[in-house]
Amino acid sequence: MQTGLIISSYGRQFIVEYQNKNYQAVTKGKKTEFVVGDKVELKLINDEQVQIVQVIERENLIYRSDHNRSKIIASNLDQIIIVVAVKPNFNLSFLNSCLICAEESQIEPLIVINKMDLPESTEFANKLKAVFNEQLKYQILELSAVDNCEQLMPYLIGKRTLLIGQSGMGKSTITNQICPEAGARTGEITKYENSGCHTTTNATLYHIDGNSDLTDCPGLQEFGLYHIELTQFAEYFPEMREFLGGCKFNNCVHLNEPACAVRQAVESKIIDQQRYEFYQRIANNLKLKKNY
Ligand SMILES: Nc1nc2c(ncn2[C@@H]2O[C@H](COP(=O)(O)OP(=O)(O)OP(=O)(O)O)[C@@H](O)[C@H]2O)c(=O)[nH]1
Ligand SMILES: [Mg+2]
Ligand SMILES: [Zn+2]
Repeated sequence: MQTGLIISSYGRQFIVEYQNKNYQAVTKGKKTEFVVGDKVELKLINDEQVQIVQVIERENLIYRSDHNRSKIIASNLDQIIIVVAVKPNFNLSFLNSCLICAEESQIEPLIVINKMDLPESTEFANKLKAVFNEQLKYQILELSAVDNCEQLMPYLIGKRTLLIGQSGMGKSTITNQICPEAGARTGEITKYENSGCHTTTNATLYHIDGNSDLTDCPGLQEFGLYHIELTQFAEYFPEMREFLGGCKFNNCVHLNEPACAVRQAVESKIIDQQRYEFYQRIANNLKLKKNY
């Protein structure tokens, strides 16, 4: 059996790496979705093309979804790096959603606070660290991709890592520093002020060494969690876990129920208010979906 690795996707087109050479993939027959990180069984067609026969079972798969569609992002990951920065337009909900995604798929997250060379980054980083590192115990690395990106290297060795984040946070800049041959296009910061434009348009996996790689993907503005089950949602909040058995009702979803241990922890400021507000907003949406 010949097996290759999907290293890039362009719309419905894929590039497959097979024996150190890249091929354009042809997919035949039933409409199957593939994604960067997939190991695939293939047949060689010629010097430039392979046919994908099928996907080898994935160890994990991350995707986002809203009420009418879902989009797969990457598979077979060891780590998700969530890249945030004070500029151009940091969105706290986006960070929270990425963390939920990592918790749900049981892939270790690392939060990289990029652009630490900007003076306004210090206060921004301190606020994030107080909640996400000191309270929630997520790993955080402060970085300036343009000055000291090599600090990131120890976190990448031996792992398959995905960079995710809003547009303009510096994912491609990091990719180019770590894998200089990547030549990923990066955007001018001014362009992000008219939001909605992305510099990177397709996900691509780059090798760091024989068993470490890094996937750069297009910036996202939203990270929909519509696929999450409401009854499991609270478990993806590390700060809520210890309270989950303590509610009056054992099917409590921690919104309006009486004697809810999670809400009591919010009132006594043990659980961060903004994190709970994020929980409430998403949980109310998930509730509509299921008509609980
Ligand atoms: N000051 C500063 N600017 C940075 C840093 N890292 C990236 N930038 C700038 O931020 C802008 C956006 O960087 P990109 O790497 O294109 O961002 P991206 O996350 O790949 O954006 P999309 O591809 O649209 O998702 C560029 O102008 C970079 O030069 C940094 O550490 N410090
Ligand atoms: Mg980019
Ligand atoms: Zn409760």
